[in-house]
Amino acid sequence: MTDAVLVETKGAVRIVTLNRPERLNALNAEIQDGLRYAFDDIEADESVRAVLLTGAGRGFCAGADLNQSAGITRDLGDALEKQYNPLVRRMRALPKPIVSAINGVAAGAGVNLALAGDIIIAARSANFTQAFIRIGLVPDAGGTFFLPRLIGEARARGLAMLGETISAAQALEYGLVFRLFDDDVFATEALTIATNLAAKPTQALAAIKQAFDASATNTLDAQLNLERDLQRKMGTTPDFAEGVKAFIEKRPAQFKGKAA
Ligand code: T3D
Repeated sequence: MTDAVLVETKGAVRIVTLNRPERLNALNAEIQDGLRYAFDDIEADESVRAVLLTGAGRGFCAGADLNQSAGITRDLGDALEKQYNPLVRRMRALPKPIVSAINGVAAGAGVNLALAGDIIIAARSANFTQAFIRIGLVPDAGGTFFLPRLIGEARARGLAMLGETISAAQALEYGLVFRLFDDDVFATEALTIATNLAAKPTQALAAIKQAFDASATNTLDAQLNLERDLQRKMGTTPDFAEGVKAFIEKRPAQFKGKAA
């Protein structure tokens, strides 16, 4: 275990906090290990129904820890292959929703890891930079995939090539984030969203993740078929039965998130 990533459980929400505030939570081997342990546990623990990913201190994450590359030549592809790419893949494939709560500055892979989450929210004081070009790199951790899809090619190319910093308000206008909250209520609002998700039909949330991910490359025909298959599966879940029953009985549904 490591202190570089803090893990806390609130009800059915697992809060994962990047915790190297003195380095704006820059990603080193310790943080990568901590994230791996955290997601191992989240995957294995049925009682966890939503994840809240955030950062300690004034930053969310300043991307890769550049001290690791100071004065030496490293195989950066190896770092991506062994650390970043598996993390992005497992975040996308996780059958539970992830709220990325960007509490402050986010740079490089720090931004793109957040974008691998499902609902991206930010504090009003947060800012964002695809810092890679400033040090001669290409956006990684899924940035070249997520950015054009979220904000369009023109803005994605502009941000990636110019490496400019944008404010949280600009990020909202671009469609990079879903919602902003004032700094003083940010942590509470982030937890409220995650708690709300944790009470929803988890199987359906997982299916939504799967469908949106597939839509990035599917034809309309393939996507219609996928929706049919997913809906067929959802129709057999106890949460669907409960949702309909609760509607008929005019009461709030009590979803359990189970497949059967
Ligand atoms: O290497 C690989 O594994 C390959 C993968 C690469 C993926 C990437 O993410 S590449 C992009 C890496 N990130 C960056 O290039 C961003 C570097 N940081 C900055 O440009 C600035 O720190 C920020 C714009 C993010 C914030 O600026 P500011 O003025 O608010 O804070 P600061 O004073 O620059 O930073 C505070 C401290 O954090 C400072 O340490 P000090 O001087 O107080 O001892 C700074 O050096 C440290 N810090 C910030 N970012 C990093 C970092 N230390 C190591 N690595 C960092 N990325």
